[in-house]
Amino acid sequence: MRIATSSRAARRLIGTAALAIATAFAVPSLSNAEASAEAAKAPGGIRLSWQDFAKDPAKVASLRKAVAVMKSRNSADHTSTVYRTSWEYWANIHGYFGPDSPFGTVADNTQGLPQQYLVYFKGIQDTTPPDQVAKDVWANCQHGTPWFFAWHRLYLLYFEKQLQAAAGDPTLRLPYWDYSNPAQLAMPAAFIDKTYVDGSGKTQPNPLYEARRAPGWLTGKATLNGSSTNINSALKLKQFTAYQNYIEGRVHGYVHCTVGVTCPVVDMGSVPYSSNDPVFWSHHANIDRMWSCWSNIGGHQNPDTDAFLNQPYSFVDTNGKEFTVTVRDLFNGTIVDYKYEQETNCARGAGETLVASAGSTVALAAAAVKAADQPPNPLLSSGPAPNAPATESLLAEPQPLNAPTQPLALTQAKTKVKITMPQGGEKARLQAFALAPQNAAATETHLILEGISYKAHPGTMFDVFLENSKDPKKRVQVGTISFFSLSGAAAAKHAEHQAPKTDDFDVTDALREVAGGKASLSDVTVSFEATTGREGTGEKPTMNADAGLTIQKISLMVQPAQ
Ligand SMILES: [Cu+2]
Repeated sequence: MRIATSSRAARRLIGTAALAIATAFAVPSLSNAEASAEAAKAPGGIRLSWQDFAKDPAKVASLRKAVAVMKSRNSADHTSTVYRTSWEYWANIHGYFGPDSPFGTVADNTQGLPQQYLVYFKGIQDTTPPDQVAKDVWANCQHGTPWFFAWHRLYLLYFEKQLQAAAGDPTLRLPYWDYSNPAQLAMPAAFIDKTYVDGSGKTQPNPLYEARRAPGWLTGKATLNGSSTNINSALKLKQFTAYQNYIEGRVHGYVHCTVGVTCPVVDMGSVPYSSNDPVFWSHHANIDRMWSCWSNIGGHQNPDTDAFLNQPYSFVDTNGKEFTVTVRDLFNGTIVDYKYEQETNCARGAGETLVASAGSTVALAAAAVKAADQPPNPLLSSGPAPNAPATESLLAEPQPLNAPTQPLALTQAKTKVKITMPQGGEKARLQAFALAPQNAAATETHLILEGISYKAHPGTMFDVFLENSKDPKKRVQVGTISFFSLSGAAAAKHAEHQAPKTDDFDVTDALREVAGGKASLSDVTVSFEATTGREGTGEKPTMNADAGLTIQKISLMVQPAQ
């Protein structure tokens, strides 16, 4: 895993930053047990983490049954009400391929794709809404709009009712894939196995299996990257729109493009196909939980404008009857009938950011012991620095550490760019904020990539690293850029899906790690490295060098801590 594991980092994270994180989030400190007890009081029920859901074989059996029953209805007459309760119909509510679809046809979506990806589209056909109800409710998924969280919350809510009806189990709740927890980066085994043994001892095809995922998931070798699924810094964002954009554009898109072989390829990498994969629902339950976590942090406000709240969306009920709700219904206590097992704190503990897929308590304890063995480092001790500048006066607003940059074209699998940081005067004081660990609670440093755009889909993601220009071994991954959107002709028809985007990475700890205790740095290197997103498979990403992928502006901004 590309995560800083030095004892310096360990000491810092377990010490000062842990305190900073605890105070910055200021969440009520409910234990897991208390949170569960609290949730149990809610009418309806609790959406459990997959690891807890799977402890009860009856729950897993109920989910398998529900999915199998819904899939069996795919062959129903497309104008029947039964078809409206089928797996395919509910996937089409998110998106589908066809001449009437806003996402275009299969041909639109495969045009210009490298040959090796066409196999993933094999057997997938264009379809057309069979009636007015389907015209109303299909292909309504919201991406890049104010309703990304809201629409998907409604979608999961009414899909869950379909599951309950199909299983004949009103207690069945969607489990969430808890991948922001570094111990849960592997896909739950129940989604991976081709077959399973049912209650009567018979081997059955596993309804949770999906053959179109990237090969690494089929063998169980792949895991997610622990850095790409860490949302600690996002949870501190105060504005709803900033948080929603971050979650949608980063961890949400990353998981889509990583479970599928790449974006914009089926299965999970393709918007109009993704919800055919059973793991989509556990992925989105976790994304929905991230909204709950953010909402439960004091001072965070969801939008309250009529324009936001009066937005209507239509679905079908378990009898196949169309109905319409508004986003307002999500907030007035009338329809949301579940809580998450853990929805007051989606952040990682300090030690957890150090261990990746291992994630065991043993590893956590070992990291703590290792850190404790080190002699105290005066640079890392708590308390204000002797000449610590007053944050308030210097940093009323974010200020750049770096000199202005030129637009950067990403045409190679690896592109390194040196970011020059002027010395002296005000900049020296800014560097003191950015580089001195004892200021951990006072300022944050952000790497901001503005105007990320492309002409054709890049076909890969990019891990972003900060490196010490003179000692490139000192490097830290700060996140991943992903593109869960359209390609080729489909994209041309829907240009809004590829409007330039901005990605903002909190690099406070990373920059200090890279500086290695130095009080000033004349430059730092940002490295963009193509990735499949998958750890443990040794795959090489395939990049479209003609994508025209560019980043207009790169900034390292120092700002007051959130
Ligand atoms: Cu999604």
